Amino acid sequence: MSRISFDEALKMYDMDFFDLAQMADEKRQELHGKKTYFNINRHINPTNVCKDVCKFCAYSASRKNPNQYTMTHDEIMDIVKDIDSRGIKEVHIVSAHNPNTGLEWYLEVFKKIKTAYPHLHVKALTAAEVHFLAEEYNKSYDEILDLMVENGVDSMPGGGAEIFDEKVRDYICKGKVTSDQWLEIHKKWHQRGKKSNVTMLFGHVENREHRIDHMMRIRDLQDETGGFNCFIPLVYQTENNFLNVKKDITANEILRTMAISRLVLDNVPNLKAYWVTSTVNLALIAQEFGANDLDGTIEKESINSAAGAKSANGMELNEFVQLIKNSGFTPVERDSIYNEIKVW
Ligand code: V47
Repeated sequence: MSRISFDEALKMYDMDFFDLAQMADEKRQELHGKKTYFNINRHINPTNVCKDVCKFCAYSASRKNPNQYTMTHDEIMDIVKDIDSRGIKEVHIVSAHNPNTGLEWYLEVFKKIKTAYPHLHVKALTAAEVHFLAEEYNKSYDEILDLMVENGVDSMPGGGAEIFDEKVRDYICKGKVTSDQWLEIHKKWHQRGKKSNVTMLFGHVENREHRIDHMMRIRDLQDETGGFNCFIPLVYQTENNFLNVKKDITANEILRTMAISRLVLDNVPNLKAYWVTSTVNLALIAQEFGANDLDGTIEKESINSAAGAKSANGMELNEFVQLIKNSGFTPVERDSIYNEIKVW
């Protein structure tokens, strides 16, 4: 099939629901067959003190969430010790933009983790955090990225991309990393031979054109670098934030968006249905709309659960595996960069 244009992608929203699902499923089957990937991971969110104000965010400390916290390195290392003893293979570390901790607090903890647990994969620092650290400590992106590599960060998560359209971005998260800067940071990361993910926050004030535009910008960068492992559409959670969108996006629109992204992003190998924001039930159905990855067990999650997602305590491994099997797919445990570890 030839490359899908902006207009063609937009028209796909009006296709018959099941025809669209079938097209996305054919692409999924061509790439991954019936395999659904997941990993055994743990999210750590070390501070919720944030210099920026994103209207959609319920996690950062604010009027709506007055309980500030910042973990010490010892507290973080206690968590890592515990998860390592239980065989967890990835730590996904994302913080708010805390101007009070110093640069070392952000970076040295990765070295501590890598030194004590060299086999653990450290996925850490969104491009929004990289931008914040560069500005706050008067460094270039290159300097921050080099420090990340030196301190043992293995890959970058896809957070902070939100919606690339500048007008929407200005409305929902003015002052944070811009779209061009977000893409530049990932480009530089990829040029270091490293991999990352990319998200899209949808279901708030954006429209379908904005989503397609977002996908097109990702596809263009991926053509240049090939560094994105995975696209992750994040469904906006409505509670405890300042965006004040009351109407939930429909399951129909979520699944269509997933399917279209599978088809448009022909150069990004994996599509993640992040059960935390889509609900587990919809994530399982999304497997038939192009999704081949369900993230992982997560254990503890603070960012999306603060906004209403039912993810605060993660998911139990056996239940997770059984749900994938019962929906007709093959659960395949993967590592953080998509090497297969075990077919369950
Ligand atoms: O960047 C914040 C989003 C992201 C809300 O790379 C919200 O593997 C929904 O990026 N409703 C952080 N979403 C999470 C993230 C992520 C998650 C899982 C895997 C990976 C990966 C990355 O959460 C933020 C922001 O876009 N977010 N508030 C909200 N109200």
